[in-house]
Parts: sequence; C-alpha cells; structure tokens
Amino acid sequence: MVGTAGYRIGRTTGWGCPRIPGSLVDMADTPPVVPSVPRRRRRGLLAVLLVVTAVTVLTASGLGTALAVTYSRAAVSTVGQVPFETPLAIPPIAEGTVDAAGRRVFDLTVQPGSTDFGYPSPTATWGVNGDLLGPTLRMRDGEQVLMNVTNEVGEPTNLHWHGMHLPARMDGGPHQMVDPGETWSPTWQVDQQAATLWYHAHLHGTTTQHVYRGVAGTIIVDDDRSAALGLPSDYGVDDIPVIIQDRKFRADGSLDEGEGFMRLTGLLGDQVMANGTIGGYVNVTAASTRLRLVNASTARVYNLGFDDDREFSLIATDGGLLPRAVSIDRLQLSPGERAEIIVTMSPSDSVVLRSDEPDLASFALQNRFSGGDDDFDVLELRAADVLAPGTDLPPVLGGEIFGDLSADQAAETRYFQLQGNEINGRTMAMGRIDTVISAGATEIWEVTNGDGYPHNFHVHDVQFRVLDVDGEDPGPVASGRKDTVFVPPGGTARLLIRFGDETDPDHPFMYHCHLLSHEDDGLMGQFVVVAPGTEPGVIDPSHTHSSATGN
Ligand SMILES: [Cu+2]
Repeated sequence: MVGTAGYRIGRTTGWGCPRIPGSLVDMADTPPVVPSVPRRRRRGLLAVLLVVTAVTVLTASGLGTALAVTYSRAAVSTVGQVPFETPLAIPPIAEGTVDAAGRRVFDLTVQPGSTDFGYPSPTATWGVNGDLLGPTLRMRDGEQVLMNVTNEVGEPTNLHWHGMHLPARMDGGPHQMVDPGETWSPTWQVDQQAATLWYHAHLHGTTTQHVYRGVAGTIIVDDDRSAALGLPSDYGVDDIPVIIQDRKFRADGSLDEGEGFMRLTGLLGDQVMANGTIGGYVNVTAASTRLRLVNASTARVYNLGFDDDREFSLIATDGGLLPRAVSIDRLQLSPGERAEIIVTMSPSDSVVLRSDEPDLASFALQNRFSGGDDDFDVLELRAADVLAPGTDLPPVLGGEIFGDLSADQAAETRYFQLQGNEINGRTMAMGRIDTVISAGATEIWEVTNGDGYPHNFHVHDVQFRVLDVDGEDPGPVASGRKDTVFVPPGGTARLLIRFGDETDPDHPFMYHCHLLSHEDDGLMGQFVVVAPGTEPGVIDPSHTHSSATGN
C-alpha cells in the first residue's frame, strides 16, 4: 500500500478531494464539484513528503532504518510512568465585582510569567492575572458582564470567549486585538444556559504560540435550572475544572514551540498537564465528583477515560447540559471541545484519568504522526477514607435542549470544504466576508475534511446540533449543544445551526478549524449576521482594534 492509491482511507480520497476556486461571496451555497488545482502549500508539500517517506521506507533499507526509528519515536506514552506527586492546581475563581451600573466586571491582565515544571530553570510561560493560564470566570445567565482585558505581554494579543453568544464586536476574534499596554473592554448580556465555556487568545497567525504559552482559562455560566438539579457544585472540591494541554520542553526547561517532523496536525507535546500541573492528584472528599474537561491543547485529540475502565456519567457537552445523563467509559475531545462528567468513587479508592489512543480515522502513517498512537496519564483521583454522600442524578437534566429546532426549518444548506490551509479554496483574509447570514436563520452547514489528517470545526456565537457525521448518528458525546466538532479525514459533519437575532453587517464572526496551527495558517472564514434582505457591510481588514468598547 504505497503511492497515491495507498492513501485512500475508505470514505473518500485522503488527499485529492474536489475544491472550489475562490471568487464569490457566499460561494458555500453550492456543493464542491470543481476538480482540484495544483497548489504549492506547506501542508501540501508535507503530504507529498509523507508519500515519499512511505515509499522510501519500503525501498531504501539504509534510509528506511532511520525513518523507521523516526516513526517509532513519533509515538508517545506516559501511561504508568507518571508519579502523581503534585496537588492539582485549581485555577482561582473570579466572581468579578458589580459596578454602579449593575455590570459584573472582570479585570483580566494577559501577562508574562514563569512556572517551575521541575527542570533546571523555570519555564517562561504566559498567563491571565498569573504566571500560567487564568482564573475561572463565573457568571450567570441574564447578567451584564464587562471585561477589562489588559495586554502586558509586549506584543499584540487578545481574549476570545469561546462558546459565548454575544455581539460580534465583543467576541475577541482576530479583529479585536489589544495592543501592548492597552486595555480592551467588551461588554454584553449573558444569554445562554449553564455551560462550561473557555477563553483563550485568538489572533490571526500566532494563536498557537499564545495558547501554548498559557493564555487560556475556564468560564462557568450558571443558571437557575442547573442550580436546582443538585449536581456537585462546590468549586475545587467536588466540581473541578480540568484544562488539558500537552507540552514539550527542552532540556533547560524552556518550551519547545517547534511542530516537528511530519506533524501535519500541528504542535504536539510529549507530556500532558491538567490546569498546568504535570502529574497532579486530587484528594476527593465526596462520592460524586464533577469534572469540567476542557481540551485547550493546540492540536491533540484525547480519548479520555479511567485506568480501570469504570463508567462515568456524561452530563454536559460544549454548550450545556445534555437532555439526560449518559453512562460511558470513554470520551473523545478534540481541541476546543468541552465535556462535564461525574465520576463516582468508593472510600479509599484511587483512579487515574487517562487518555487512550484516540480514534483519528487516519491511515497508519498519518495516524502515528497525528498523535493517534499516543496515550497519557493525566491526573489521579484519591478518595478519602470517609466520603460525603454522592449525587443521585435526576432523570432529566437539560430537557429539550434544542427546543423547536429541526432540520425541516433549514432555509439553506451551505458547504464548507476544509483542505490544506483553505476553506472552499480560499485562505483566511481579514477584509473578506465569506458568508452572509440572515438574522435568526436556521441553516444546515455541511463540513467536509478533504485531507488525510484530522480537522475540526468551530463556529463562533452559536451552539449547534450535530445532525450526523458521515451519515451516522454522532453518538452521545456529540449529541448535545456543540460549538466545536471533530471532522474525520475524508469525512463530513452536518450541523444544524440557528443564528442569533443581533445584526452587525460590519463586524464578522469566525468559523475555523480549532487545530490551532491550521487556524493560524488560514483555515478560517468570516460570517456576518445581517437583517434579512440587506447587504453585508465593509470589514476593516486591520488586526488592531484596541479601543475600549464598554466604558
Ligand atoms: Cu485542521
């Protein structure tokens, strides 16, 4: 199985899917039918390199041996090797302060810091109000929030509120950059159900580095309904955020930011940390513990479960509670995705949260270099000798979470072909509107991965329903409210989306692959929401808008 034919992976071609030439606004209205056009791109070249490598391994034994070693070393495992000697860091909770206008105000400074990971020298890291990562922001549905985002890292950066429904100019995308020394102050009314969201840097071109250095944190949205369910909710005790990221270090302790040989998915680390702790443990004091899992990694997909294969309850996905809890023993999360689970323990019990080899649906060589053969021990839960009583999960959690949303209502189906650094044949341009949405519209977005390696797809401002992936039911992990979905190589995900009512023809939202180096390389597009029947505005193509918005 070598040569081009060897890279067909079942569903469709891995490397040569049809593409659409870029010319029209809203060209996503038509399915992709135009044959491929040769292009010189970095990922394209790397793809060719993989083919050449496979041929070489089988035909040139000398070089083949060296490449076999490279292949062998590309797989990483920390299973059974993590000592769990450090208490898991719990990000401080930020409740903000309420100002005279009744707004909940959060002061967030993105700043450089240093973190001791046990190397000869401390590691230079970035954080929000600290050395690494940021506080957990807590807010309620219905209240007005105001963020004061101050940039102290010496180069432009910003914060995006991932999963939040808000006005486009408050979104913290690449158009809302904060210059060094400046403060950006977006404000909006929280208008969505209880959920675990997150915030992170979202530039055009260097998001990978900023998130990798540590510019990320958790957002908890509360509402009355979830508060009445009796779920574990004692923050840091039986309700614990778990921000999962991979890192690799040089011998001196500095962060290695290189993507490495043949890594088409981007920057993969060889160690996994939770909340910035490598080998963390939690002293569990209740029989039921809620973990709010956030995949804040730049490119890595995790397949999470426990080392004894115990079942746990999945209660929420990206955008909030599931209709009912689902009992599962593994949970796959691609970058940007979240899930809330409840794990039950007995007195004196201990169990390790582990990531087994993920199912990336890639062929063997690509699977190896995309992290598909990697497994990690993430953190250990240690139960006390006496535990507070557990939670009896109510039979109904979120109820009918999609309300009256149904595919019959979709006014339009749009097609998005992800391939190389392009969506529908075009790489991201700050001044170009790719898609125009009528306020309040319900649409089906059909997202295809035209490559032989993984992508995923994130849409700003909305929570969508995954209708199917390659025509099949998406399964429990993708059955709830989602803003990010894995799109397997050669595969197609169909999303049912209802867009918001607020119009802004001049400020776009983003949709993009959340494998951050893909996003940085241009696998991103822009949509505006306009009043039905009206025209889009003109987008300012500059990156820098650090003007205060909310004060
Ligand atoms: Cu991607």
